[in-house]
Parts: sequence; structure tokens; C-alpha cells
Amino acid sequence: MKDNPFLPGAARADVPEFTRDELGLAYRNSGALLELLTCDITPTGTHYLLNHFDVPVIAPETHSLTLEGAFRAPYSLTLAEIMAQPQITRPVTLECAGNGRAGMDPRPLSMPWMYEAIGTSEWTGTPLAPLIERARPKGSVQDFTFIGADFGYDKGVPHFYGRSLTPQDMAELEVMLVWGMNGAPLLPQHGAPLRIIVPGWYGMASVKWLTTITALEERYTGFQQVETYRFRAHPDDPGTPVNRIHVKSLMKPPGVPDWFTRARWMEAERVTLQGRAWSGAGVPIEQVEVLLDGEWRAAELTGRADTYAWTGWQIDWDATPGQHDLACRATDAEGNAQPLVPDYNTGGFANNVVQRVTVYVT
Ligand SMILES: Nc1nc2c(c(=O)[nH]1)N[C@H]1C(S)=C(S)[C@@H](COP(=O)(O)O)O[C@H]1N2
Ligand SMILES: [Mo]
Repeated sequence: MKDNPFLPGAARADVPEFTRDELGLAYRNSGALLELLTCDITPTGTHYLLNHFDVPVIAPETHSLTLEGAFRAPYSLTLAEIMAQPQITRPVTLECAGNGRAGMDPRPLSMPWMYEAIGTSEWTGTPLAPLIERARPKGSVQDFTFIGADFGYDKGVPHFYGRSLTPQDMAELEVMLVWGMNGAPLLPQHGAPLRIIVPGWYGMASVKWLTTITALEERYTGFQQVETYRFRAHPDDPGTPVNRIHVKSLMKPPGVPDWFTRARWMEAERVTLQGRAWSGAGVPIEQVEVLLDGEWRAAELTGRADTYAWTGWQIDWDATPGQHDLACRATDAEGNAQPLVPDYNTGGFANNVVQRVTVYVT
């Protein structure tokens, strides 16, 4: 128990592990609070954030969305016209593709997420596919691009944040055009006044501050589509695209924390451990196992609110005195299970390694 931070006079290791630039990104791109995993819907303001550039401030009264390019009937809609479309509200779990990056070895330099780039909100908007169909895309269209109002540089490349989906993606995914989050207008940092939500895919596809949808007769080659968000084994590897979310689970850490290390302390007692599990593309969670005293035990699944929302789980644990290293591991209905060691890629994407939580019980 030599690292036990709960002992009086416990020392802090002072190894400068993260760079200043990573620290700066971590201030801007806040993560969810794991203790709120008990909430079905992530309380507004605690949903994780990932903003590549500066948050643009857009006046909703004058905002419009333009559909241009290889459409037979291109058009624009004001925000008011969009909000008059058939309205739907759905809980959707979003996760940043970089979640878990800080747990990779070597650590890829970017936003150093550990476990917390996750959240589930009730998104209000309208299905996007009918609005694209209304513009009558030509048969030759290969990509629909979604461009945000935020502009900046990455690796020397200036660009508006943009992503694309193929006509087949549009047919398969239930993409929403969204103006509301948890019953209120979108917050500036979450894409106000208009964004898309691509359920079941990592968050990079859910373009915020949406201004333009362009139909292309060739594949889109924007920076965020082809230069990043690829699984590359080494820098010269062309790699494969990152798209659907990989199966994952998290637990609410039990007991109380040590301020600095976030290690946990509790008294010996019977407790109910709780958490959430999710997978991509609407695939349900089949099983969650929790590592308790060296044994993987099946948790009870408490269900999910909708196809693209996370599933709750819980399990009782008789906590006995000593140090305990807990972990949780989900398996989805396609048989995908979380790995015990991370699968490396140069961008640090989709690290769905099992979460580990150290608990000191007295
Ligand atoms: N325009 C724009 N859209 C964007 C981004 C961005 O930087 N600019 N970040 C993307 C990434 S990587 C993620 S994970 C999600 C995060 O959405 P949130 O901040 O609302 O949680 O937004 C996506 N959409
Ligand atoms: Mo992300």
C-alpha cells in the first residue's frame, strides 16, 4: 500500500508527465464528471466538450443553412424555417474519438483524455435526410459535406471544421439536424444555433455551428476527414477511417476521492456499484462484467432509453478492508468486448480499454 494517498503525510509524485499544450487543451475541452454516471441524461453543462478552434458566436435570427453543389434544387433555410420542420427529441450518447488517448503508450500528443469524453443528452431537432432529399441530389453525388463556422489551422492546414458522409451513410444513419439540448437551445460551446448529431458514430462526425451542406461528385478531402480520424499503425500508414463508436463501459467511482489522485476511500460495507455501457451504431449491450476481488462477475443491466443511448448497469459488492483494483468490461450484441490493454494507433483514437479504479477500504 506504499502509494496509498489516504495515509497521513502521503507524498505526491511530481513527475512532469503532460506538456503545457496538452494542459491548455484540457482546460478548454472539459470532460464529464464520472460521479454523474448515475444520471440517465448527463446534466447540461457537464457534457464533455471538444472544440478544435474558437467557439463562434452566431446570431440565431440571421442564421441560415445552405445546401449547394451537386443538387438539382439547391436552397437555403433560415433557422426559423428549420425549427418549423417535424420535431423529434432523442437521447444520444456522444463520445469523442480521442477518449482514452492519454492511456496509450506512447501517448499521442493531442487532447489528453482519460475516460471522461462522454455524455448523453436529449437532442431536439429534425431528421436531416428529408431536407437533403428535398434539394434533389444528383445520382453522381459521392459525398455530402457538413461545414462549420469555426476556422483555424492544424498541421499548417487552414480550414473550416468539416466532415462528410456518403449517400449510403446518410441512408443508414439516423442523422439529426439539431437546435436543442436537454430542452433548451444549444449552448454556444455545443454548436449553437445549429449542429448535426450522427448517432452511433464518434463525436467528430457531429459537426457544430453548421452553415453549409455541399453535395460533391467526388470524395471530400477536408483535413478533418482525411488527415486525421484514421486508425494508423505508424505515421506513413494510410490507415482506415474512424467512424462507429467501439463498445465501452464506465463506473461511477465508489466511496470518496483523494483530492489530488482521485483514488477512492470507503469503509468496509456492502455497496452497489453503478455505471453505464454503450456501443456504436445502435448495437445493444449484451453484458457488463465487473472485476471484484480478482473475479469477473456479471452486472445487472438496467436498460437504456433509446437505440443510441447508453445502458445502465449495477452490481453489489461486499467491500472488505484493503486495496482493491476494480475494473468493468462490456460486450455488445455483436460479440465485441473491451480489451484489457489498449490497441495502439498514432492518433490515440477509440481507446476502449477497461476502466480501472483503485479503492482503499478500511
Ligand atoms: N464545427 C465543429 N464541429 C465539431 C467539432 C469542432 O471542433 N468544430 N468537434 C467535433 C468533435 S471531435 C466532437 S467529439 C464533438 C463534440 O461535441 P460536444 O462538444 O458538443 O460534446 O463535436 C464535433 N463537432
Ligand atoms: Mo472528438
